[in-house]
Amino acid sequence: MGSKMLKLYNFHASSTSYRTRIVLHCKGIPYEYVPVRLDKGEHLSAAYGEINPMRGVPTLEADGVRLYQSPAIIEYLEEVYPAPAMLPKDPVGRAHVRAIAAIVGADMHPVNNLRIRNFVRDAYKQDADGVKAWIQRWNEQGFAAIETILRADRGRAPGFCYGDAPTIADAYLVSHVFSAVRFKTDMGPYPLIGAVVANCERLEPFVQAHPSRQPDAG
Ligand SMILES: N[C@@H](CCC(=O)N[C@@H](CS)C(=O)NCC(=O)O)C(=O)O
Repeated sequence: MGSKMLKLYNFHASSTSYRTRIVLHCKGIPYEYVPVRLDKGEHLSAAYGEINPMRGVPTLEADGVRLYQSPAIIEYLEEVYPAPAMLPKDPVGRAHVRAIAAIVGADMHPVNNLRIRNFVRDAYKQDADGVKAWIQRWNEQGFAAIETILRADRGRAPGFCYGDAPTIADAYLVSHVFSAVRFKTDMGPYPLIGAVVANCERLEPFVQAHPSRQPDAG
């Protein structure tokens, strides 16, 4: 385990930051919160470019080393702070959990990221409704797939994506639903996702990690 306090460069409303905070809180790992105001363009500064070459959040600083990309950061946390485990023990279970994480982290979030939304707005001359329609399109496709996976009920206890305790899949899903709701995605067609989110949001680590509870919120 690292000796120095971890430092998380992040933004309260960013879903990749939120998913990372959920894992930190589920594992009870203390960390210093360093806000990077995406809404003020702070991530585009030369100074932040020195910290994160992709100019995205989060960045985790651990023992003087900077780690990028929330999937890599989350796997690092799972390896260095193994308890409580947020991946199942069996390889098939791990693959199911990682599949849900990848639908969110690789298929849904990247196409709806801030720079992509801005590009859709500027290069294709879309107003707020046009950009919202773009966001909702990719959210709907991803959520439909996850709802189908949850319905297949592979090793799932009610209230979680897999098993009877939070896994990284829940961290990805809960944080992305927060972002989807912000952009008015209709969550009505996905009752199993809704049940997982409602259950997780009652748990203290998820409460602590919630965007509204962060120092740069509001
Ligand atoms: N794949 C990266 C994405 C990081 C990322 O791009 N985060 C978003 C916030 S959710 C961001 O900083 N966007 C800034 C931009 O698009 O300009 C990860 O999972 O860490």
